[in-house]
Amino acid sequence: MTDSGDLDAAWLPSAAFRAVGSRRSLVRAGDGPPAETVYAELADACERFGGRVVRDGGDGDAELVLEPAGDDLGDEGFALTRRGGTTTVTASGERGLLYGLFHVVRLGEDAFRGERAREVHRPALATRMLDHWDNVAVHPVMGQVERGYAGGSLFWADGRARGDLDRVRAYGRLLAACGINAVAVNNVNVHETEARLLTDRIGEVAAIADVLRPYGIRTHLSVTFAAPMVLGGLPTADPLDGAVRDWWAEATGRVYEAIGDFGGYVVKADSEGQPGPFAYGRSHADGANVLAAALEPYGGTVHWRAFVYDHRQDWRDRTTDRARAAYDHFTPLDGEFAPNAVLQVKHGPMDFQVREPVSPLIGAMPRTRLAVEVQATQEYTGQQRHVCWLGPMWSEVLRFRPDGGVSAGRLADGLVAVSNVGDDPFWTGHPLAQANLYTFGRLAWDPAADPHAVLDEWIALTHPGAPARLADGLHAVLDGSWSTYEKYTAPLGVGFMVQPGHHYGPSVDGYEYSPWGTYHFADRDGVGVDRSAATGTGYAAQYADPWAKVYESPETCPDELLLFFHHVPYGHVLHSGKTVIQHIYDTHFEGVAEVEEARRVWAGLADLVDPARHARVAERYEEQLRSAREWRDQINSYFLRKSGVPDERGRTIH
Ligand code: GCW
Repeated sequence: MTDSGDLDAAWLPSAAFRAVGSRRSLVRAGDGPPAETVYAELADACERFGGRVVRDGGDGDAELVLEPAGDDLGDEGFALTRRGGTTTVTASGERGLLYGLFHVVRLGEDAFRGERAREVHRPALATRMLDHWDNVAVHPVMGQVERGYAGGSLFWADGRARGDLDRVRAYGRLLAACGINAVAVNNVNVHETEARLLTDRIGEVAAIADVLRPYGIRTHLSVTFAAPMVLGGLPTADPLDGAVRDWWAEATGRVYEAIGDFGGYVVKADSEGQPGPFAYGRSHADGANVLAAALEPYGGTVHWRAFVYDHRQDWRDRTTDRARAAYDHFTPLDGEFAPNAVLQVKHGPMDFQVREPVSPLIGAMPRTRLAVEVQATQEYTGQQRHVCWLGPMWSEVLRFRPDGGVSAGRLADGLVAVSNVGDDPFWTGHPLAQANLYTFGRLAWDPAADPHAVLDEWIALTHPGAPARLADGLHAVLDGSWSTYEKYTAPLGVGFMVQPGHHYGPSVDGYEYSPWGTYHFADRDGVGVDRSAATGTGYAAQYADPWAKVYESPETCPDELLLFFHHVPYGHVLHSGKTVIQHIYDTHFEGVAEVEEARRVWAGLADLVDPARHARVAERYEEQLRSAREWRDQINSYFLRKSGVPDERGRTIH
């Protein structure tokens, strides 16, 4: 629903503020940027809904009080109580007050009913971050936003930071309302123009940081490891070279002159052609630590990505397994990274496929700070033309226990998502993809949360006061959409099978004879990658027990990951009781039927949804259905032709 001008209000339409906006509120807080925001939000809501907000002063009849507390709730935590007709939010830090206010907004009228014993809310993960793969200058191959499916960049236009940052402000507000506190504003593949954001163009980054700060968000920058050479004119970027160390220290000092609360750097090094420490015979800990040392005096952090693998592999070489790469490169370095270096690990060992096991690196480096990276931008999950709500997938990752336990142990220090937002009027291209962004923020705050309950929140906030039919319809089209997508694409965890380059749509052998290390090895007898220790690449042994044992044998390996870990005959019987080949046929027919059903459900919601939003989704369902049929027919035909095994149910396969 458009709410202010032509900006889609996403999960903060003004009606979501009705409960707080119609109350008498009192804000006692400092005058830092987040406290100002709390006051301004309430003032704005009261103006719309007839309430009143005062600052400080002794207003005895306030129904909502937000105030600082001495207790140690941390920087971002808050406590909520309701007694004698007053709802009180207390926080030790100003950001806590901001999160507390948005919590009250989420509760709506419930926040003002009955009594409430003191509840304490604290984020489980300190860093809840979005990485934007945005280029300043439009890249000839990757466009402005690499793997972006929501238009151009929010931050950059016409070769520079946007002059009008209203949308960035609105974005910051949306992010604060779901708990995100860090944003990296440029692509991890750092091209020539973008490299300069670190030095002579830092003012543009500072302008963005100024707009995000009131929402409790720290700004981070992706930098090139070769910066001392490309920007500083040094002959080397060797991390152990004194001049290189000095260059980073000085450049970083200037960054902090421009942005006092700068969050730090994000680095993709020795990965897909980006420069890195290997060129100097140095380790990735050496590389990360030189940047960490430069950031340390100012409280900044370097996010060092673990996505390091050989992208020029010979497909004939069966000894190299890309899935092993991150673990093999990084586990020997455990304990060597500086305390303000965070190793940023993709959630799976390959690359954001619809189904992967959790990376064995997670849990294997107890003396290293770790952040888990997920992909909200739907590179491999339908590119925001398909509905694919990733909450359940992320929740599975976050609940995974490397030792097989069920304790709420700490998987990581931070959660990072590659953002799915651009300058599209609906923010995410597909309006329903907004649910991914919201769910990401809330799961980063509380990884143990039930993703379906988070989806409920998103639905209620986005459509305040909507009838149950709308909520039911949205659940019907979103709840199972990840599973639906999985059904009509690459089967049983084998991954890829996408069109090379842009990665949209099926191409079963698209990457089979390529240098990228992503193979399925289908032949006339069977399919899948043998990653067992006994007969395969040994990848399964990178896990601790019990997972190493579970994955090692096709008998115990979960069905959905079978072809990731094993090469099996088409007649292999799954735990489900079906053969692999029949599973492939059945799921592909089912997946398409599920898209047809979702499209029908969506059509039936036309009277309950803003017409422009409804039309955008309806149009995308047409494409999703076309594409799902294409996937079904290519995958089924390919495996029928390879295996010669007919479909038990005699359906049309080409
Ligand atoms: O998934 C791959 C993408 C690249 C991306 C890379 C990465 C930014 O296809 O576009 O580069 O991963 O994560 O670094």
